[in-house]
Amino acid sequence: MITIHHLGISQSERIIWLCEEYAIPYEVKRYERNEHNRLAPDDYKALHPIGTAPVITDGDVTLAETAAIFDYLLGKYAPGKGHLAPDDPNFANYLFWYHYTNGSFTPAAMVRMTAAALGDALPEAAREGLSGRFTRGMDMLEKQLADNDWLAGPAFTPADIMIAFCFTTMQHFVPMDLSSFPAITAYVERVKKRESYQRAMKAAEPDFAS
Ligand SMILES: N[C@@H](CCC(=O)N[C@@H](CS)C(=O)NCC(=O)O)C(=O)O
Repeated sequence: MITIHHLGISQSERIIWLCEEYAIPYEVKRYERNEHNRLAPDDYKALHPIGTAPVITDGDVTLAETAAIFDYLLGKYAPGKGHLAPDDPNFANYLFWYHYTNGSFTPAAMVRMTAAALGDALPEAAREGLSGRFTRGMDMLEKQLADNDWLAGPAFTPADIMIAFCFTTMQHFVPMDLSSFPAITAYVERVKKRESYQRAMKAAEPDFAS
């Protein structure tokens, strides 16, 4: 049985959602964040040298990094599902959006959070540079989602499971004002209606209001 080591209120909810979406059996072992610094507790950090969530175990395999876990689980337990095939006309577009979240957008969002926390201690010019990537990303996502129901096009894909966290659970750390992003706002509503997402959030965060 695959064990998803779920750090409370974290990106590891994406692995639970992936398993729900593609009918991969799993069990969840939950860990709470340290109260004093909101980081993963020592027993979570002991799972894998990377020290971040998500981590899964599957027999002798212990694996970290969201995209590596996605590729492992889909390849091994849901072959032919999820990732678009190379002969799909949307293949290159899909690869871009699948990798964009973790490769560029989430790091930019985290840099922006850090810049916000530094406040006046950060020179204006540095703040502009640090938040520029995030701002461009939001504009690009708004345009993409105004033209498409799902991130990589008309069909729901794992790229959606990657990005949605940034607009849902990540808001528990630093709220994001989405009022000038109507397409992203409508997208978040579509995500929240998806049954696999609802099942995953019940398993990941049973205390969240639905
Ligand atoms: N690129 C990594 C990022 C992992 C990451 O930053 N995880 C956060 C959870 S939202 C974490 O473990 N935070 C707690 C900590 O650093 O102790 C992935 O996608 O797996």
